[in-house]
Amino acid sequence: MKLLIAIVQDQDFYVLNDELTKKEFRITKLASTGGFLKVGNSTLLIGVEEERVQECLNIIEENCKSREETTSLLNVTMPGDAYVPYPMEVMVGGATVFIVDVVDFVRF
Ligand code: 2BA
Ligand code: 2BA
Repeated sequence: MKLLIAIVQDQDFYVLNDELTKKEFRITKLASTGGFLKVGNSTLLIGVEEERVQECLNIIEENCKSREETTSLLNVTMPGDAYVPYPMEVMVGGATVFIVDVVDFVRF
């Protein structure tokens, strides 16, 4: 078994969740925040049998879009925040996915 940790944009979560659920993948969604843009994104934990990892990745790729976003000027004025001197365009990827080996998986 593998654990996919997939960070996706909130806009893509609902469609992605429906598509994965239809195909009988099991998902846990965590609300997360990107360290750079400091806006919400969604982190999905998806425990998948090894032979279905590629199928799962294909569904993620099909349903998550790259988008250009602008860093906020608010970042500059907040003490302790990362120093971003002017707004800049960044391309936020469709999804960032970590694939981790699962040592054990139990359900009670
Ligand atoms: P359980 O399988 O006991 O799962 C309870 C919760 O544990 C799930 O909540 C999910 O948050 C997490 N979970 C379980 N297996 C997981 C895995 N392989 N990877 C990541 N997280 C996992 P829900 O998603 O709200 O599901 C509630 C119950 O609905 C599930 O109970 C299961 O009986 C059923 N279910 C979930 N997904 C399904 C699907 N795609 N098709 C049919 N039934 C599903
Ligand atoms: P954020 O940290 O809000 O980053 C949003 C986008 O800003 C990134 O898109 C990237 O294009 C850019 N970016 C991030 N950090 C940067 C930096 N230090 N310098 C210059 N540009 C930077 P993605 O790479 O597609 O990442 C989207 C989200 O996925 C990230 O949101 C973060 O929450 C997560 N992520 C990406 N790579 C990660 C990693 N290696 N570890 C943990 N989380 C990661």
